[in-house]
Amino acid sequence: MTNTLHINIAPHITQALKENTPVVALESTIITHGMPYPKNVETAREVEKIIQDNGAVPATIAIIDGVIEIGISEAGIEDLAKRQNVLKLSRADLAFAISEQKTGATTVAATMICARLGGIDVFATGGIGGVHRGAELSFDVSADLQELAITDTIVVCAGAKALLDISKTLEVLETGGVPVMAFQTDEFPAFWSRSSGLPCPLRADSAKTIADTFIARRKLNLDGGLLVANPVPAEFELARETIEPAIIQALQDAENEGIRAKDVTPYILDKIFQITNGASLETNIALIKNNAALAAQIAIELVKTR
Ligand code: PSU
Ligand code: MN
Repeated sequence: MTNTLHINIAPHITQALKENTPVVALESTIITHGMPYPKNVETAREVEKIIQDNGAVPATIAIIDGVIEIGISEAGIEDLAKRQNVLKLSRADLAFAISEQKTGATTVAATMICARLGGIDVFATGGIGGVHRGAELSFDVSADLQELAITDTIVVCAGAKALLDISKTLEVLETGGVPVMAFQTDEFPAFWSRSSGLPCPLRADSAKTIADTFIARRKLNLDGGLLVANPVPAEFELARETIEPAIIQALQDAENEGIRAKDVTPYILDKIFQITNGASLETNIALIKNNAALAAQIAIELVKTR
């Protein structure tokens, strides 16, 4: 182990950052643990294309054989998706994965850390991790929430997954001092559905408002990121009444099978996929694409301020 950090930024990303071209980071856990093959690879490719079409450069992030890779190639994504035993890496696991030359996908928390190291300000995902239902007993609170409180990256998501306790998730974000901005709505969205029934603390009607808020926050010298909650387009949403029975069933199955810790979210996403006959995946794909487009627009507004 040397003293240098094992980080490899793809040359075209380095060049884009140097030339003040907008760049959008993308996570990899959604590929390896969030969607089945081959839809995961197909989606990753389409998401990158949407970012390009919107005028920004996509940079998918993962740890490959102990190296932080920023801007993985299409072949690299395909390879990652096909590999066996890819780890799910959050803040707690990054150092070990690097020192032991492991291969792992980065969660929202880990992607924020790596994007920051690479100098990328904007990051698009599907839904952030949050406070799980029953957390008062399980203490299951995603590390994504505390990361948002300490690492300054804009994270564009479709809200928190409805399988979580969204009300508690918003409380933890507030405690962490994280600005939570709903895009063109007053409500905090619930991933598969546009509505959670809960108001969002802040509202942004343009990408510029989001970029300006992020810049103002930096000027204030405040630590932490900014969470953008972008509701899934109406034509792709699953109504709360439709998804809720699937969630309840999936949570019950997880309980019966003793699923714990890191395995909970991937397990439940897969169960919901099965129970809804794949409908949940179609919505998941639509919302991540929608987030990618908005993230690109925010990245464009950000570079204008430099
Ligand atoms: N959003 C998706 N699918 C996913 C995830 C998010 O649409 O698979 C992943 C993200 O990487 C997020 C992680 O950080 O789930 C949260 O895991 P946990 O609940 O174990 O913190
Ligand atoms: Mn957890």
